[in-house]
Amino acid sequence: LGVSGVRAQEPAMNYDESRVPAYTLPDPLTMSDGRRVADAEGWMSERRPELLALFESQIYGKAPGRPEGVHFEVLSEDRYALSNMATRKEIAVYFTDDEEHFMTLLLYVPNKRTDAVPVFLGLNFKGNHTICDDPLVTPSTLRTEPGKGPSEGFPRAAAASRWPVEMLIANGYGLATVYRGDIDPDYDDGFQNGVHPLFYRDGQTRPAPDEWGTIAAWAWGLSRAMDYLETDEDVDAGRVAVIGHSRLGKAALWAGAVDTRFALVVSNDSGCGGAALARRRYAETVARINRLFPHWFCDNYKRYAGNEDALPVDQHELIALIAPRPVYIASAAGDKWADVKGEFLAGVHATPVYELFGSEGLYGTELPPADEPCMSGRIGYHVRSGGHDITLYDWRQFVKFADNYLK
Ligand code: GTR
Repeated sequence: LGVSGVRAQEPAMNYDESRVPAYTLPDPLTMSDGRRVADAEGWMSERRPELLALFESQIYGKAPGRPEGVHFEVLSEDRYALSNMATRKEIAVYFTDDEEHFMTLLLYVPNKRTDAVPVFLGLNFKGNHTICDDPLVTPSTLRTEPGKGPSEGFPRAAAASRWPVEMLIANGYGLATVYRGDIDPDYDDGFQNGVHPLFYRDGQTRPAPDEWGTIAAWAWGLSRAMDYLETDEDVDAGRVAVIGHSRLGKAALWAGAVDTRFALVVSNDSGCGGAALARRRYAETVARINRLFPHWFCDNYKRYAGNEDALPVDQHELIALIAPRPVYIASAAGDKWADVKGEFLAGVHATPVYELFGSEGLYGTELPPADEPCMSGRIGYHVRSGGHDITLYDWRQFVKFADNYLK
């Protein structure tokens, strides 16, 4: 579908809970051929691969695996970062042999450690130098749409409120981050300037309808960051949590679904195409997201614009793909655009899969009160008061939840 075709099918935005249409969610425990999944083994060997392939071909697009040429170079290391509390490293993750294409991973690990540490890994929106007030972080090269970003790039520490590095370090966690633009700039350029062209077959000029969009590319980048973390002695690669806010929360969920090396997954305000159920058509819809961000998903996803009931999956099954690994879904009360209740219900409806593994998930039919996190099961949830953002409050809950599994 072209842009005008998508727009023609786009219904008015709904913010009224009473106007959420009746819908039937696909059952995560029923195979496409009607067979029931009986146990964890059947989930892992049959249903999980089936669902993963559907999400891949219909929503995010298939990504290549790890290219042979991937290799790493520690560009800098400083044991006296953050008032001597942390060691900072900057690592080039080269995507190919030729070292022309790479992303820069910024990593902090606590100096007070007796062993390899658990790490939170997440992409950042504005550049590695924006996550905290550390004067020695190499500024990322801004890669926004020509004419759209600030000409000087974003100032140092511009996003510091979203990255409580000192709090994580004090709690024994490392933090690793990459600028999203290093992997694929976030605008529609026909997939010419990110990682996609590195994988085009002869004569190919853009991804096929079932091949990766930008969100899958970001998720792929998170896996390449994990490739590095597996080699770093200061990091316990068995205890890496992948995290993201908003569009980068969509990427974190997809990375966690695809790549089982991630021990824990955190989605913050990920909304449509993230944790929120598509069939609720509440606020942002499949039609709208594909019109505004035609590069995020694979082209096949556009077929479900205004046609959500035809989707062979819904987002509760994305959460279920993470099972039995712990996942935390965070919403914000004022973030109606992300469909708070749809995010909560995705966790609730993923729960039967967690139960197959003998774990608890998330329960209820109504949203829990604001600022009262649910952490009794392996699907954590909270709705924070306030708007679309990731705050110190959110991170404190993620740390508390992670302490149950990664400590
Ligand atoms: C919005 C988009 C959301 C969410 C958000 C963000 O414009 O509609 O799906 O991803 O951007 O990333 O902040």
